[in-house]
Amino acid sequence: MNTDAILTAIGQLSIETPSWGYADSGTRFKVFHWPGAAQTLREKLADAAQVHRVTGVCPSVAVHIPWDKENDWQAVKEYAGQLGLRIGAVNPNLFQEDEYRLGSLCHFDKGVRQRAIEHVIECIQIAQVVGSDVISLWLADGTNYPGQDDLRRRRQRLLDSLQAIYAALPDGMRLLIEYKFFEPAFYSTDLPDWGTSLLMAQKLGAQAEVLVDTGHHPQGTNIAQIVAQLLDEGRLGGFHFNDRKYADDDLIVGSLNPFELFCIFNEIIGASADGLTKADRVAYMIDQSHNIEPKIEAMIQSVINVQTAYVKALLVDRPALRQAQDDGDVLGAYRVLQAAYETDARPLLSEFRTRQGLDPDPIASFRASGYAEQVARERVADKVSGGYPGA
Ligand code: RM4
Ligand code: MN
Ligand code: MN
Repeated sequence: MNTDAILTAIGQLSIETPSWGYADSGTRFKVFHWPGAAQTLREKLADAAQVHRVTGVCPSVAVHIPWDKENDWQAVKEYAGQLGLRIGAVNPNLFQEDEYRLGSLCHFDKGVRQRAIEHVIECIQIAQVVGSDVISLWLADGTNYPGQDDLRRRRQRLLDSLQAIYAALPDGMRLLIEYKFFEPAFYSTDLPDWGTSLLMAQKLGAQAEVLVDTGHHPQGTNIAQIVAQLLDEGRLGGFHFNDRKYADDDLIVGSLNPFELFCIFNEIIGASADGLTKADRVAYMIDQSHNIEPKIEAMIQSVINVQTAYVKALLVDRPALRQAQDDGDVLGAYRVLQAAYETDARPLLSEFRTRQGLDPDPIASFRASGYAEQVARERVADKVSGGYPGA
């Protein structure tokens, strides 16, 4: 790929940021308040607009309902538009109501299941008003003890619930089904892995796809291979980017495993080069909680890290890689990847930003704006206690 083609390709990568990443968050032990952290959806959108202003590639923001509950979604859409943003994925919250103690879409009580279904349908309606075409579904459902519930029955209830939701999806809207191997349930999780999500998606229909949260796998899992399988099945819906060392740590993407991120993009770009058109409509979303670091800067750094991995994957010499593979040249093939991975992506990213009229250093640009100090002065904090935003 020549430089111009790479610069064009960089501009095609949009990265969605999450409203909840701008709010105070923490562990089950403590939430540390960050001065100026956003509390309302409007504040979260204003912060997201800063990320878009300095990076140029983050025009959409995911919302989480009811953390971002609003009465007038048309007004939210207009406000986002004034900031140069749009609302992206709508995330139903199926874990924070008291009645979800033993599950939501898999609950043995039909009434609870029905209310959970209605909540997701409400999110579909919100998506329609704000002009979003993605519903991003993650379930906390599972059991803590063997025998607590009938695992096959739970699976059947899940499928029934998902079918009711799928029937309410308008044309063109996608249902992304996220999985996570454990937490908050510790014995069984109803959507524990990509295979289960894929089976559900295949049973539902073409508008259902799998969402890969990079923090949701057991130690040592080869995520790039999962991505390859989902691409090949035409069911890779999108990502929740974040990084981990132990469990679902929600750390800055690329901070611990930048090579893994590169390998993921290598699969996607390779699939796209092979003509798999669905590879070009994957939703790239960040799902992180910045507990001790400045939230807006951490989001900008995350975007830079994603772009860095992506640029390096664009640099892979694909004909040379294919040749080495066909020759059975194990080391040669690896060295093609290594050559791309070891290339410094920063000059290309600087050039991309300069051509967009942006500062080549987005963090420096954000710092120079004085925005963080301004919101720290202006926004009055509520007391925060524990758990996730909105808890
Ligand atoms: C979950 C999962 C979901 C996110 C919640 C807050 O672990 O990653 O995507 O919405 O956390
Ligand atoms: Mn997630
Ligand atoms: Mn997670």
